[in-house]
Amino acid sequence: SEQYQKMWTELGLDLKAHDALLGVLSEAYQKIFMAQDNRPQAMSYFDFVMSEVHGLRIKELLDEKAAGRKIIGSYCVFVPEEIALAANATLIGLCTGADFATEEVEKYLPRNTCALIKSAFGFKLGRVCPYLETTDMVVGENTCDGKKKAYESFKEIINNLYVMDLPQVKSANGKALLKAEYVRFKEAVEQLTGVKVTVESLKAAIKLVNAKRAAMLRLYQLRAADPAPISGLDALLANQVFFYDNPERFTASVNKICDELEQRIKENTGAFPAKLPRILVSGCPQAMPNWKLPAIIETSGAVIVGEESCVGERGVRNLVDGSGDSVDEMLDAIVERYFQVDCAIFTPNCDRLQHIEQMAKAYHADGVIHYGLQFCTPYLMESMPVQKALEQKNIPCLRIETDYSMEDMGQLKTRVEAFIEQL
Ligand code: BJ8
Repeated sequence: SEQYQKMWTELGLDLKAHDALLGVLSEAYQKIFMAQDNRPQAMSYFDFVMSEVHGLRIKELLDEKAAGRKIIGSYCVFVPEEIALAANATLIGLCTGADFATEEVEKYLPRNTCALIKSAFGFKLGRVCPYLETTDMVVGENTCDGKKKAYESFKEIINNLYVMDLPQVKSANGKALLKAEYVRFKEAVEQLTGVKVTVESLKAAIKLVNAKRAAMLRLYQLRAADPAPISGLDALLANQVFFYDNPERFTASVNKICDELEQRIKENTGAFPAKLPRILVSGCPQAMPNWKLPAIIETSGAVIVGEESCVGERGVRNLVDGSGDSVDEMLDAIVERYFQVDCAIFTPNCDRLQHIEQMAKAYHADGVIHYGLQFCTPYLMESMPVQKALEQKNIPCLRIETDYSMEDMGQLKTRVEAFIEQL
């Protein structure tokens, strides 16, 4: 609409490139999502969200800004939304799921950088992401070497970058570092907004984020049913929208889907027929609009029943204990919750393997597909012991290494089909 064109121009977007991006996005959405059979009716909320992906939500964020709130962007599930909310800021998980402006990007990053990092640069350099352009602060984090070093160059093209340090070992020292960094982040947000975190505001923020996570966890658990009540693609979409939607509305919408799925389970109906091979996807985050692998799997005669990923259960499991009486006590509870995130940047990272096995069992998966982005050392390295351990327990595992291009679609489909056939 004309109103949005004006908004995008004011945000400094490259309108022509942005139109092209929205065109590709909407075509992919039609082809991948709308073509599915037996979708839950309540998914219509997410169809609406996607049709307004750079429209209504951006307008809402700009309205929030006009009312004095600040917008913070992040690239990692270690950035605590509770603290941002408690200091009168909205946290947006920025999408990094598509290639953009590759030639420009490779002036800053070597070709052998993972697609997720390149995507973050591409959206900025191509001036096509209105979310990024609404932010008052962007948080980077010292996670993998790729991100850690990339943020040094990112500073050259973005003027509001804040970098959070993160531990690499799950030790007492590691936990103390996380606490110190969360306290420093709290102070930085307070300075940005001019609003102090209080016992009441932090308690309310914890409650809000817990409710959002609990709704997603409820959705995951319902996928244990056979027939699967919802496709992996639709569940992934909900998880991608989790990162930027209005929290209250998102929670209500996901709970509405869950009500419908419970009804489906009672009636023994699903998104797919019963007894279809069931796949657990594990590995790198699948950021919006990265739908490549799940689209291949679910058009190859299988259904995805879980994601062991930061855009999935790894990012959502465990709630924060909000019962503390002081800000510091609640900050400790926040640290306690986030410190359990089993990202592959940690060494050793034994919890992750346990979680993969646990999820495979809980969701009755027949096989695991390990999703590794090309050049992602942490997850590609971990995929080998993961495969070995799973196969020892007679859980078949296929290791995929790919990027965001469509060039390997045919080859991937052949490998995925062969894997599914032997399940
Ligand atoms: S907590 S997984 S969101 S860091 S794919 S950029 S690891 S080279 S994304 Fe992540 Fe936080 Fe960990 Fe989760 Fe590096 Fe690998 Fe690229 Fe990655």
